[in-house]
Amino acid sequence: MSTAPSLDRPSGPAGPDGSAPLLPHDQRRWWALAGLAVGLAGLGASYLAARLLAVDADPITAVADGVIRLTPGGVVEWAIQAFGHRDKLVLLLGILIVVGAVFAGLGVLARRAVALPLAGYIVLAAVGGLAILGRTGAGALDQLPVVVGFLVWSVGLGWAVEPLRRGELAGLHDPAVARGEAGMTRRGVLFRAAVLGAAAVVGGAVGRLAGRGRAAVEEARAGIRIPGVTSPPVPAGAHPDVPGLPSWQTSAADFYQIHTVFVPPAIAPQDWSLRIHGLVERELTLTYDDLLAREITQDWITLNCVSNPVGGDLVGNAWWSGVRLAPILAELGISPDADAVLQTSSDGWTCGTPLAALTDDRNAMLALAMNGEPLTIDHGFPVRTLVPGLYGYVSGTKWVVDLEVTRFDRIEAYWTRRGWGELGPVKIASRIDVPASGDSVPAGEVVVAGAAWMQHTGIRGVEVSLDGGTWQPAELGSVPGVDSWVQWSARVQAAPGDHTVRARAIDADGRVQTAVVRDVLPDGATGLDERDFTAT
Ligand SMILES: Nc1nc2c(c(=O)[nH]1)N[C@H]1C(S)=C(S)[C@@H](COP(=O)(O)O)O[C@H]1N2
Ligand SMILES: [Mo]
Repeated sequence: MSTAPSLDRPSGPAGPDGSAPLLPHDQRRWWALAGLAVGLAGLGASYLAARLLAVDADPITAVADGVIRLTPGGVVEWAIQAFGHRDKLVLLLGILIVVGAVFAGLGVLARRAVALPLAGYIVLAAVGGLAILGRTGAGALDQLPVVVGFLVWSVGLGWAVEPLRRGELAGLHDPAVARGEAGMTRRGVLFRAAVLGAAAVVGGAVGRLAGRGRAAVEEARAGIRIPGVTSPPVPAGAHPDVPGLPSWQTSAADFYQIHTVFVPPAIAPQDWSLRIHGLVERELTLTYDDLLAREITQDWITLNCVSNPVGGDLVGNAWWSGVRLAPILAELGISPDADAVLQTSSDGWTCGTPLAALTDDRNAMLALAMNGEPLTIDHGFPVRTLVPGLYGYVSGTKWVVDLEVTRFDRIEAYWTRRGWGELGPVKIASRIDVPASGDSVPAGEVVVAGAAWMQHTGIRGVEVSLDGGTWQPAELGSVPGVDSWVQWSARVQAAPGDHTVRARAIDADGRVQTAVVRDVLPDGATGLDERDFTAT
């Protein structure tokens, strides 16, 4: 009969003489610790490799992006609303927690047989590899960080658990040795886990420093001056002097951000080009310098997101400068069959834009600057598109690299594939900023103020109603044109008690904002914004 030691009993191995288990059940936690430390060291090494190689994304980031891509659009929208711009951080932490638990579990499995965690590492590496493969333009080099991580895992695990294995084997033969070994084993594995943990931290820190891609692009960005780009002051009278009312012009830092990638692409201007092709007589590739050589158009334009709920803040107003698309498209000779332009970002995100909105008289542009400064990386540097009157998801491609003139019946874009509307015209909207929800104000005359927008049409009026009473006109701030929002203010008489104030806008064509409540999906929310407040 074989006396080969069996290590897989939950209570730990018994001695050859059948005595009580020599190593306590909680020995498991040391295996888990070793597994976790090795796992993190592998991630750190992989991250460092990715940053040193300056590949587009490290495996964890690629997985995070993959998760976003595979998540139903509704859930993504919900996450953006629930966590705001911290949505990516929440996702990253979630992935790290799951992966950390898997690492610890693989450490415990190593106690039974090394082949088990190896199989786990192969699965993890495959997930990372596939996620990287799914990115546009990924090559063999991009997979190297996955290989590095896998090597650290498979070699590191044996090293990390070696003291534990030695301890268990020794204990099998001699209970006295086992008791002595247990302490040494623990110290041994703690030391090795600490070494691996330190390696993970160093890998992460050095990787961050080494990831100079973004820093270099930031530097290039800081040195750019775009001839013809100005930075005018806010038009006189645009901003009603009401405490608590957001500024009329939104700074780049305060401007909402929506993108589906974890790390925005950092593209140096000299590495950027835009290909325009498809149903055109001749195609064209534009460089950044080509754009600088063209005439600059500039205007105050309000951009908003289709997933902005009524009263929400996924909307901003800025001074945008860029090159108009209409003349460029005209030069290329558009086929009469075309009705859409499929835009692609360097990150692989796509949107389909109605061709008419790019060729009519509006200021549809390849934007280079926001508020007089080159675009920030987060808002699309070096070049993004911007089309007044359309929601961002069908028109405002950040880091745009490709425009294909085509037909809607031939294309599907990132969000339309997920059930969002194809054309994406903005809807008339108004928002109450003052009073804030739940505010307490002195009874009597109460100031109500906010913003309203209907880009490319313009706003004729805004009305407010207290507690369902008659609609009374608000006073509008001045506007430079039809593409920017208008800020407004009104005074209502409020007796002591609880009140609700509502607002509605009327566009330049006389259309009144509807009170019918519709969800943001599929083509933008409707309904009237309201605020509850108390007069005392
Ligand atoms: N590359 C890329 N461009 C994108 C998006 C994106 O996810 N990726 N989101 C779009 C959406 S839904 C909106 S509302 C606007 C927001 O632009 P901002 O982040 O500069 O405010 O960008 C659009 N352009
Ligand atoms: Mo959006």
